[in-house]
Amino acid sequence: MAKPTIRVALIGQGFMGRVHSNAYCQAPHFFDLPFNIERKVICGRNRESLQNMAATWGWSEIATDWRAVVERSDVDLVDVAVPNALHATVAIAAAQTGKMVACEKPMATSAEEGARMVTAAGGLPSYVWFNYRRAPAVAFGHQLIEEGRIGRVFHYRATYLQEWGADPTRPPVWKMQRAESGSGVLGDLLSHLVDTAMWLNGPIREVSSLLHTFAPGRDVDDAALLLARFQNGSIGSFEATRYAVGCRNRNAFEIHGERGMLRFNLEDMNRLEFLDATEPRNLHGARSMLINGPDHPYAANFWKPGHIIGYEHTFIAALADFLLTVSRGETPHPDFEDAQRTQLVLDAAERSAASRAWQPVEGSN
Ligand code: SOE
Repeated sequence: MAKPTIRVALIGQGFMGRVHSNAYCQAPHFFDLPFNIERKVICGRNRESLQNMAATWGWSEIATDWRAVVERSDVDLVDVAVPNALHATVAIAAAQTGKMVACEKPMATSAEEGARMVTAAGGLPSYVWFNYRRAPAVAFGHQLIEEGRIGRVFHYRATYLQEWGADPTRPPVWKMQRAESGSGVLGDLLSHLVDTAMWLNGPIREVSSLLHTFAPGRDVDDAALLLARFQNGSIGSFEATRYAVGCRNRNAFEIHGERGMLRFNLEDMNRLEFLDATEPRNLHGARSMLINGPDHPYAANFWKPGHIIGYEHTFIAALADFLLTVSRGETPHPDFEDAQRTQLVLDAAERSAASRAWQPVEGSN
């Protein structure tokens, strides 16, 4: 029987537009998807570069009016990869036409916007591209935690370190303008850390944070530090910055539990470190495992064992998981509701930085 076709409209033509375009091209090559994917239309503001993108990534049409695109009856999935300040407007308009919506992170620029997105998506499939959950090493870490291999968690420590904010010669980009981005590293980088942390270690109850801007006149945070108490009794520390000179894209975490430790660093993303504290003490030492063996997440989908994969594969796997879950009639994760829980942590972080006091995360107890 012929597979049904999902007709995709991608709104956005920047870095994420390219990354998502690649995922739509590649996912059917690596996963046995229940749908055919039709790259129907790519929409953005710059017609010339849209034409190039359409030619490069196989989009059938280009468009410059996103409102007209989300209204189209020949589109099933609207993918929102525009600057953050437009996420809610575009996603809500798309959901109101009954379409499935996928959205880049951070889902929204505020918890209030996020709540409206959750309501608009209602029972429709929705998805947020927190792609790092799909790094095989992170997914395997999740599996080990679920199996109890690190036991009760004490410490969760995460950093997302970039350096490009410290370059004074760089022309201003939308990510550094509050009107378009809503925030600096809080939404851009800390949101990734919080999504991964809550997926691995459960909900966060309260936070204390510091937001700092180094560049004179810049109206977004260049750096964010966060202390957190998790519902499971563990404590966490998070650091996200664009001023970590020497680090280009270092997204890392360490988790210490009573039975062991896990450590991940995107700069070496095919590896996961695991220390099994239940072994005799004279054997203690973290083992550095290449997570592309036959029994690892996504191993069957990509190359043969031992052949490493990269950043783009996290998006390919994210898209495939989304479509496979939807085809089973189940709720994909992270959906808008999951991403709203991250927004609520970011909201508490902003309140904490402003008040210089610990703040509860709304909805947690
Ligand atoms: C910012 O530089 C950025 O591209 C983020 O927006 C992405 O979400 C992150 O994965 C890589 O860095």
